[in-house]
Amino acid sequence: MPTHFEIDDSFISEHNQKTNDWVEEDYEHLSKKLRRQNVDIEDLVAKAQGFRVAIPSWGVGTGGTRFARFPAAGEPRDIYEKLEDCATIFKLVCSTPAVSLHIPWDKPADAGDLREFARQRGLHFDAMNSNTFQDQPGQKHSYKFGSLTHPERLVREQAIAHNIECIEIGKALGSKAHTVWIGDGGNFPGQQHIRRALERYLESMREIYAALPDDWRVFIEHKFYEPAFYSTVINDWGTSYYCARELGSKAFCLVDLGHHAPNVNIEMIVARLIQFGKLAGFHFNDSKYGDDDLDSGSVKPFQLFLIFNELVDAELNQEPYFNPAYMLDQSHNVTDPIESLMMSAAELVRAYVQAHLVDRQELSDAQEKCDPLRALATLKQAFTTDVAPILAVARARAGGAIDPIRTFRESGYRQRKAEERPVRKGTAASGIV
Ligand code: RM4
Ligand code: MN
Ligand code: MN
Repeated sequence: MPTHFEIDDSFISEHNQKTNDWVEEDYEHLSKKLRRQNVDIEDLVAKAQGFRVAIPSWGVGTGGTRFARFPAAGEPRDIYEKLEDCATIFKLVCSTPAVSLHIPWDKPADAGDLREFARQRGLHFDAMNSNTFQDQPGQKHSYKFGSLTHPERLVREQAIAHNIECIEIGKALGSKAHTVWIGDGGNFPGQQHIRRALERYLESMREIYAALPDDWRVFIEHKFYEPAFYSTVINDWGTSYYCARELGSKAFCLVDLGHHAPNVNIEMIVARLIQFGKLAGFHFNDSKYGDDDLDSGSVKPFQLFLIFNELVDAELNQEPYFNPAYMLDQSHNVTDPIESLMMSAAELVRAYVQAHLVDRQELSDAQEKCDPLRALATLKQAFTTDVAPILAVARARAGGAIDPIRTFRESGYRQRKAEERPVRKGTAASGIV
């Protein structure tokens, strides 16, 4: 294989030198400030360094809407090039060592080879994702009217077999979880028998569940609408929770932040799922109206913080079954996907560190003494603390970039990739997510 451009470590450290002085100054200042609150800044750096979020294989390609996609030069053309981009993100931000694959968009021809390619770059594979919301060329039965819940048994069997195939590929890649999101539902009142559709879902999922290795988990991902615009089979966390309970101890509920109606209190859903021992993890993104798949923390950073407040509370309490899998699930339509993913990963670490800054004793006292103002002020104090120096130091000490976006831009990575990756005729990038 011809040599492919990579950002080398020396470039990153030289770049870091330029900003190191002010980072150290800010870090020092923040450490003094936190000391007054009895917080050791080094503990927060360790927390920041321990945070991990997976990159979706489809996220490094340019996204699009159902109207258009505007691909940019140098975007990855296959799963190997996608892994190159994931490795670049990981190198600069240090918190994204895992990749989540969508099948068949990124189905590997040789899973062993792909696993080795990833390993050489310090990457591994997180949850698998099936796709029964589209028809693939040569596919026998259409998913136009559903997949796992389709009235015809043959269609359901095909969808079940696809999910089992994803698990098989995942085994070869070293993955330990499988995420199922289906688009099944109805566009018109009366189109679907609502209860029967859910019964079929469970029947199909039982077969998929039976194919899970002992140390695997299956994640049920709900979404309230789209592509079905009247009724969706797995529409909310209640339905997801019911199904996870029916299926058994390896089934959990995955929360994609964009899959709720506007203004829904997602942090409460998170708290409930934690309490019921069924939280699978997250697809992080942000939204204003629906499943907008915008960059994490770009529209509602306080909501993101409040979600992490629940997660950190559960972490500190060592809640049973609490082992959330984190992934970014975003569509980068107008930005460079690498830049968006790096910024989003940093936003998650920020929210996580800020949530660790919450004075839990103070919050609990305020709650027990019925003092809502003090409770809110306690949360706000953490949320308004600028933890940027902690994030920068955590990255730099791990060999990453103090300023990942600037370092990336100045490396010329995308321009080099535009030369290395001329558009191949007839290869449309997968999906329009
Ligand atoms: C869905 C859902 C799934 C993702 C697809 C592409 O809305 O978020 O997680 O795999 O989009
Ligand atoms: Mn999702
Ligand atoms: Mn989605």
